[in-house]
Amino acid sequence: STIEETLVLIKPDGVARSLSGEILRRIEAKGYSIVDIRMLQAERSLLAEHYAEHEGKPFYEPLVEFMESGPIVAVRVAGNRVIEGFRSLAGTTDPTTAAPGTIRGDLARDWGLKVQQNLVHGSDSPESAERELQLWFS
Ligand code: YYY
Ligand code: MG
Repeated sequence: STIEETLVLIKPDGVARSLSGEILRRIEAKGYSIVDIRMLQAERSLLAEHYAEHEGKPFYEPLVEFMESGPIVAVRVAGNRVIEGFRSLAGTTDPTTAAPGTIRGDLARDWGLKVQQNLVHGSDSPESAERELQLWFS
């Protein structure tokens, strides 16, 4: 097996809607381990580093504003191929079309939803995971 670690963020909409427990339950039910966890109100500088790859894109400003709008739960998750596996558990970026059975497909279903309100973030590669875990847990 290939044990990896990934960064999961429960975004402000997930915390505000009291879905943290349900999201953590799904992570553990899949067999992944919660190695570290913290709740924080993210500073803009942290979010700017976290989302550096998206700077300049049309959705960047609303995304960062949304991520600043309330507390976030940051989770260090370990497991066999967890980087790809958590992305699959989360579902596709746009919750409107995310598959049933996924976190976004099942839970991010409010009417009038914006794409950034998709409940969770998961690192997208081993390089991103290492960089993001360093940012959120150091
Ligand atoms: O990795 P993932 O979160 O699934 O998507 P990214 O392409 O990295 O975009 C980060 C974040 O930005 C996404 O979770 C929602 C938001 N976003 C958006 O609001 N509008 C888009 N067209 C694309 C992404
Ligand atoms: Mg991404």
